[in-house]
Amino acid sequence: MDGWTGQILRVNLTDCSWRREAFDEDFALKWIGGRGFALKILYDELAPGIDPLGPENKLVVAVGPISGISAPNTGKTVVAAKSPMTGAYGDGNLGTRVTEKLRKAGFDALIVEGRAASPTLLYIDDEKVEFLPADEIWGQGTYATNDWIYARYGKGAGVLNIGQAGENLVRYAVIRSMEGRSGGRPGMGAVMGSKLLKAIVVKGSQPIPQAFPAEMKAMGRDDLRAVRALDQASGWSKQGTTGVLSWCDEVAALPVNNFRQTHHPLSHQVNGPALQAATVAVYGCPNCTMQCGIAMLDTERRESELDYENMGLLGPNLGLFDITQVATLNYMCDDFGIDTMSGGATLSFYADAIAHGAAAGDLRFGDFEGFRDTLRAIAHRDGPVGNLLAEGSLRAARVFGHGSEAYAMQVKGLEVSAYNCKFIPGMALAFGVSPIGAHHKESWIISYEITQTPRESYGRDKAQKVVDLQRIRGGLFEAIVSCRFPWIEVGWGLEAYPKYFNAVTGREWVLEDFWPSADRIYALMKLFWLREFPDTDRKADYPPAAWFDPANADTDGPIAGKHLEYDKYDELLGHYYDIRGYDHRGIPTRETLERLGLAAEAAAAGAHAVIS
Ligand code: PTT
Ligand code: SF4
Repeated sequence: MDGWTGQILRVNLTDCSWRREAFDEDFALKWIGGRGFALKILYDELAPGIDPLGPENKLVVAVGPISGISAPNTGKTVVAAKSPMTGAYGDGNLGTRVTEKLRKAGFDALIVEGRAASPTLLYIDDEKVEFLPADEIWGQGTYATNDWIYARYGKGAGVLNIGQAGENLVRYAVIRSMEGRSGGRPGMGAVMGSKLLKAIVVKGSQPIPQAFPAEMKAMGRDDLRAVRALDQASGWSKQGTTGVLSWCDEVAALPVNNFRQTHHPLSHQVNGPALQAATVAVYGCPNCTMQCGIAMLDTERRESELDYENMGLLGPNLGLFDITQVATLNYMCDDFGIDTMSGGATLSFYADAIAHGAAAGDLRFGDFEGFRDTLRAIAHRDGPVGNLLAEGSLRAARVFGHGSEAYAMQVKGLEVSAYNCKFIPGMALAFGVSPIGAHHKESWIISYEITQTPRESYGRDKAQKVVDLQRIRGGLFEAIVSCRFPWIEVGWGLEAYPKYFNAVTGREWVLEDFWPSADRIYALMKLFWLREFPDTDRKADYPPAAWFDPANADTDGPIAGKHLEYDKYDELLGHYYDIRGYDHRGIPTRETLERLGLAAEAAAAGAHAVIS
């Protein structure tokens, strides 16, 4: 089947067995790959209510039809499981050599089941699958683990690994790869740790099946050059994602002190130009000509690779404005394998809870040593504080009480990315309806909203834009599995992607042909949620209460006195449901499910999950 290997590798860590499974063209065209494959597999195979950190959960590593081929930024892979943060479907996307190697080993997806008896390294090399002891690296950080693996298997091997946070089941532990790639914010690293799976190493040597390989190679080579030229003309990768920090500060969208403020006079010390000036190395994903992994030295002179989210949530949001200190917390997150975003937002929540008398302790915003020590405690689940904060801000808030849940900056249990939406209704909606919890990856409407619409509007056009962006970002890029940055950051046209898809699959699709599968993916993520939480209602799609609170409004700057309004937000949410064909609770209607070819999945939602 051109475009797909047509094979899935299923391994079971409990009995060290493995087998190849074939999938057919119908499955491929309906679910495309990556997130589509992972979601469908997990929905079909996980019984509702299973413990995300129990052996019944499954980890899926999935690539898409254009992953790993010679074309711009195709070195990405989706990692997915039932999320320990949200309790529903969760995934992440990271750059890794696993992308190409898995396909060259003959697979489009890997399903990891069960739980190993002792720390294990899963080794895949074409026809060979081995379950090897990993005791020597258990307890090590991700950098040492990576070095150990490279020393044995060579730098060209595809590697996914976890640090101490994953081993210790920190709910927001990520999976790591290469020098600085991280993915799986909703706790995919903890799922790996729960299986005693320290690392996955993949090698492969077969060709990736393509309908027109010569044409694809020529087109890919030209396009890689063209994307490099676009990047060089714009200068984007000199600061990468961190370039957006100054803009967020200017438009009052920066999280400062647990999202209490939206801008800060010292933010220029921790922004894109500050990182550019301190750059010591640049890293990136395979097949990328606009590499954006910009590294600087931290307080201990270790290389630390900063992105905007890391900088915002470990910097201003903790009241820290010394970039080397931010780099240190970032290095620690990378080495422990902690999500910088949930890690930063959980630390800021704790400092805020102390400031508001909800929690005991002496951690204050701006206290670098305090945050550093608390982060270390989280990674090891040391002491009651480390152990509780390893659960994330929502679960901690439920223990602290005293109304602290209102300023736990999360949706569905996953912490908000570094965009402070006190007065940005469309972006607040994007966070609210993100099916994996608050993540900007699904729909980054903020720049369109602030530059091209009245900020105060709650118009239907914003809900439509959220849907449009979800289709492109969460539906297209997560399924064909390719980095979205050429499109969003340097203006590479979306029409290139059907061209690549057609060259590898031999089809004649246009962009619009991807939207049914994109909508199907979003509808099934909702069904996954409904099956886990049958009494769900629209409140599950609300952003944090703090953004609606007049007492929390800015006292100065461009949005002084402004805040979100409940009734208007609810109306905006209604537009979103209406556009998507969901009912008043935000559940796809039976008609929508049938239109998307999800009748069987609707039936599998169970009798208790009412579909209107
Ligand atoms: C992603 C999330 C992000 S999104 C960032 S910064 W960003 C944080 N990075 C972390 C990190 O680093 N270390 C760490 N310990 N935790 C981290 N948590 C945070 O994780 C990443 C880039 C970025 S940088 C973004 S936006 C884009 N994301 C893409 C995506 O989601 N899909 C896609 N098709 N293309 C994308 N391209 C860009 O990739 P999660 P990476 Mg990441 C150090 O996975 O779970 O989605 O969380 O993968 O290879 O590092 O590239 O301003
Ligand atoms: Fe990776 Fe950045 Fe290149 Fe995207 S632009 S492929 S995230 S290095």
